[in-house]
Amino acid sequence: MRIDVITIFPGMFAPVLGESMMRRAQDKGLVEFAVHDLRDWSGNRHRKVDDRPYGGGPGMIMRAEPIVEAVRAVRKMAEPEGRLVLTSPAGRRFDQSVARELAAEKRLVIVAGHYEGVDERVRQHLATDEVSIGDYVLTGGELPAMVLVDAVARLLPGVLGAESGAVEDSFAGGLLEYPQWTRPAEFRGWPVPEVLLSGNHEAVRRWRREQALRRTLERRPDLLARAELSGEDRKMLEAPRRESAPGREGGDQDEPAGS
Ligand code: JDE
Repeated sequence: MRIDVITIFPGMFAPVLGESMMRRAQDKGLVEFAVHDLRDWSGNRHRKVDDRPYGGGPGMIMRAEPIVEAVRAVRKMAEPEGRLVLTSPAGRRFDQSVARELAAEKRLVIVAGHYEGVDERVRQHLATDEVSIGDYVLTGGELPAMVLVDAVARLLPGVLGAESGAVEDSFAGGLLEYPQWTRPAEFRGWPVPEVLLSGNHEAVRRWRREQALRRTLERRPDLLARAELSGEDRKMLEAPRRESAPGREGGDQDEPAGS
């Protein structure tokens, strides 16, 4: 997959794309990133890419012409043309299913939105997708573009290790993760649940499933409503809580405050 990003802050991307999983994905040849400075297509010697809104009002608007010229030039750099994604608070909410959809593409071109918005003609005539990463307003679309890139690239075959199938499956199932512990079995008097030390794989599987279900019910009932639940799942959710869920509500195993 090739991902092109068009931005007024190209320097923001190197520290993120140049490290960790994104670095390894590029080194393995699984994904190629190219970041482009929108100002190179400003068409004026001040490299100005914004202007005042028609009809008046506060703030500045991204001009259509630099974006159209940048997209045209960037598209010519590689095949296929690919979808054109605009990041903005007015877009379709980005989630794991959108990430999967975008990960199926061979090419993406992302325009990081800025100022109070972009000239509407960019939306009408150029963008195939407008994506929001959540209901808050950022100073620019660079962080949303990086969020998209990370969520999409990690889904490409070979980017993660052998565990990737399982990690993706757990969200594909539509539930939150069950809680996990690692050594030591007791730390500061805080124990790991017995069942996980029992070696009883079937008991562990059932306990984890129940934890994931209860946690999802409590924290994200919206996810639970869309999840695929088995008969066993429904029984677990209907059963009275046999044991308090891990967390702080038990309290009795903690040190008294201030000790
Ligand atoms: C992306 N979630 C938040 C911000 C904007 C007032 C109105 C709009 C058209 O492009 C943009 C892009 C951004 C930056 O992205 C986000 C975002 N998902 O904030 C505006 C700013 N102020 C417009």
